[in-house]
Amino acid sequence: MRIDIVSIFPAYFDTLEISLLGKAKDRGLLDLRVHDLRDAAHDKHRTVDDTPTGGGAGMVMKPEPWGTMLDEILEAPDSSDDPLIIFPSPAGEVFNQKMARELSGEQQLIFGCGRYEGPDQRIFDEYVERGRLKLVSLGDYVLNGGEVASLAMIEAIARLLPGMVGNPESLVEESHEDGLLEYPSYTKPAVWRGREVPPVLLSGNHAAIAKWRKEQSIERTRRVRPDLLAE
Ligand code: 6GU
Repeated sequence: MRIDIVSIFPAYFDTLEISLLGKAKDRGLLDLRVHDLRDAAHDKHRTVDDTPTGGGAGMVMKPEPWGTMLDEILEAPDSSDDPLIIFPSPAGEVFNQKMARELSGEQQLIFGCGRYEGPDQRIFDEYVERGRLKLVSLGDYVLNGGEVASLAMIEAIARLLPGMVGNPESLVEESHEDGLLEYPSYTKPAVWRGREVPPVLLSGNHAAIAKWRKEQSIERTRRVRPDLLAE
């Protein structure tokens, strides 16, 4: 998979070199490219924002640098035919595991990280008309920009790429893959500070263990996320 990221703070993405994502890059599963939006600015001060037309608080990202940068990425000879542009935004569709799985099947994603009040609306209108663009939110709270949201989404997507995780079964059993929260996990020692591992897990009875874990998943989901059970 190829992922392009456009940001005025490219250093945010230095952390993608470490851990799982770095491994994906090293193995050639992920071709990640970070672009500084200011490189596409049209003036010597590398200006990317301006005051909102019609008045009001904050600053809006100018359309010209975004247009130049996105065209450059879309028109590069090594870009795919039909990349999906994602703008993280609290005004977008809410990101979840199902979306992560769908996006992990894309050939190329372009993450546009807005700051301030976000880009001029005409950027969205232009690239919706020309191809595929979505606004995606992490949830009902406000971040200062799209960088942290992009990092979270890229980690959720990249770990689902084929060949990323040593044991694919560990993906199947985790929270949200079956619409439930994950059951509690234990390791050795069997007793720690007087707290015992649930005896069923030491029984060797695999059917009983599977049943216990399923019950724990359902109970935890009912308690913490009843909205998921309803679905
Ligand atoms: Cl995707 N962006 C910003 N700026 N804030 C958010 C968000 C995204 N998701 C939740 N809050």
